[in-house]
Formats: sequence, C-alpha cells, structure tokens
Amino acid sequence: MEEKTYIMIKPDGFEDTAIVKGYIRRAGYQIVAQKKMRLTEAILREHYDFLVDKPFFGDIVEFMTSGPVICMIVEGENAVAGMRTLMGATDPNEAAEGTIRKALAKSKQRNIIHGADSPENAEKEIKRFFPELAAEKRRVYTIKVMDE
Ligand code: YYY
Ligand code: MG
Repeated sequence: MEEKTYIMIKPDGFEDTAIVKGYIRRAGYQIVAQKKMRLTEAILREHYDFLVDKPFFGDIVEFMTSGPVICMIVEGENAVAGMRTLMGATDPNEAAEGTIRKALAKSKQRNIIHGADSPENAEKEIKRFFPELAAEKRRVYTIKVMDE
C-alpha cells in the first residue's frame, strides 16, 4: 500500500544528511517534503510523551535540541514498516547489516534517525512537525525550505 511516513534526522545525523537521503531514495522511497528545524522541549514532550517520566528524558531533550534536525515526509509502498526496517534497531549494536543505524549511529540514544512506528503515528507526527501542510490538498507536495 502506498503510504506516507514521518522521518527525522536527529542532530547527530545532520552532517550525514546526504548519506541518509541516499539510503532512503535507493530503497525506492520518495522524499515529498523536507525542512530543517530546531526542536524545543515542548514539542519533544509531545513527540516522546511515552518517555517523559524516564530518568533519561532530560538527556534526550539536551541531545535533540543540541543542533538542527531534518524533518521529512517519506512516501512509498509500505513506507512506515519499510522505513523502520531500513533504519534498523533502536540500539545500533543490535541493528542489522545494511541499515542506517548500523552504518551511522553511535549509541541507543544517539541513533541518527527517527521513523514513525505505525500509520496512525505517522499521520500524527506529520501534523505535529508539518502543521503548515494541514490545508494542503495535493497528494504529493514538495516544499523545499533547505538546500540539498
Ligand atoms: O522508535 P525508536 O526510535 O527506535 O525507539 P523508541 O523506543 O521509540 O525510543 C525513542 C528514542 O528514545 C530512541 O530512538 C532513543 C531514545 N531512547 C533512549 O535514549 N534510551 C532508551 N532506553 C530508550 C529510548
Ligand atoms: Mg519509536
């Protein structure tokens, strides 16, 4: 099924943005929207609401606000599950060969990339990080507010 997912390159992956995009495109997916932004603690409290009470939540906020992130809407056949497979396990030590995290991530927390884990969450996250597209009627939109 053709679907959209929400993908985000974390601050530790920013320098490798072109490499990460290469993985995504070579796997046959299309990046239909992308932008660079700085996250706030407020948006992280929504995005990682299931982690807010963990002792390491402060570290996550510090890390995720330490530099820019690249927000993307990625589209393709089974994009949600397919991108999760391409990303690899949360902990890069457990990630399979050929995955983005295996190749580029340093640790379980600094793991380069986020990808929505269900179609429902993909929709929520696209609305959260691309609220400006809410009124958009076209199926495919390419907004380009950053250099490749
Ligand atoms: O979906 P995914 O990113 O693979 O993992 P989640 O279990 O949703 O956790 C989100 C995010 O939180 C993870 O990418 C790193 C961080 N984190 C952590 O630093 N330490 C943990 N024990 C669990 C998660
Ligand atoms: Mg997750």
